Amino acid sequence: MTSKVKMISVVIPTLNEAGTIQEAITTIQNNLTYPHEIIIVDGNSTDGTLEIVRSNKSCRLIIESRRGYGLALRTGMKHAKGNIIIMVDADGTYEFKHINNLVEHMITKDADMVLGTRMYDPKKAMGFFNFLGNKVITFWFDFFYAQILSDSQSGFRAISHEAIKNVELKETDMAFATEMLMQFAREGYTMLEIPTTYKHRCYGKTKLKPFKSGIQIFSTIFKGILDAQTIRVCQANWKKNRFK
Ligand SMILES: Nc1nc2c(ncn2[C@@H]2O[C@H](COP(=O)(O)OP(=O)(O)OP(=O)(O)O)[C@@H](O)[C@H]2O)c(=O)[nH]1
Ligand SMILES: [Mg+2]
Repeated sequence: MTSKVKMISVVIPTLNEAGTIQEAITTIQNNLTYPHEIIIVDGNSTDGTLEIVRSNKSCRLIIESRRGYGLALRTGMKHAKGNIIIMVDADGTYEFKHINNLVEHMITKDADMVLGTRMYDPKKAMGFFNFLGNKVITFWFDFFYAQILSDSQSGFRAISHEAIKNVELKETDMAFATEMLMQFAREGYTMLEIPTTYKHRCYGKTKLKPFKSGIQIFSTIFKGILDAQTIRVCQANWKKNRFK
């Protein structure tokens, strides 16, 4: 449980996000009131992202040449010095202004992870098929891993660094986000959500390949439950956390 903030490490993976990265950095710096560091993990962008990040002296830049959203985040997290890690996309789709809310909720509820859920977004900015896919994945995740999350695919999360160090994360691409939830559920870590708004991507191309990612995510979920212990352990954790 994370009851105090010593430092926050904001980890942002970037792959050709020159149109939004500066605003991301500035908004985070202006809104995050806790001591923090911003770590950008770039996959050798060719659109000027690197130059923008380098011109921000307060950011740490790490180059991760290997492809994959999960790999980029794992690399960034390995370099993080804070006791809380926040992960967020660089593409301006998440509401960076809500960054403090994630941390405050984590502290007041003594949670190990707080996710920003986009499911109550009044503007309904998430595309229909992404919304549907997310709903189906989240339903099965909640069902097997005894959780009540509404947005398992949210990439806007505050996470206890100690908890992250305690779980083994192997996924290299989009399934990484689900694998993290599965491991946390198994360890009995508390995961909560707060509503956040969502925006359309206004620059560059999405790196999400919905069909490929959907298959990877489902196989990650089902591989996890092949271990007969998983469901039993997750149910026991659920009861323990619920009546605490
Ligand atoms: N370093 C690195 N960053 C990546 C890679 N793939 C994706 N990213 C970054 O990870 C974040 C998430 O990727 P997105 O393309 O936004 O995926 P998404 O959020 O599922 O899809 P959108 O609907 O387009 O937002 C973005 O900031 C990307 O720039 C990669 O291979 N390497
Ligand atoms: Mg995104």
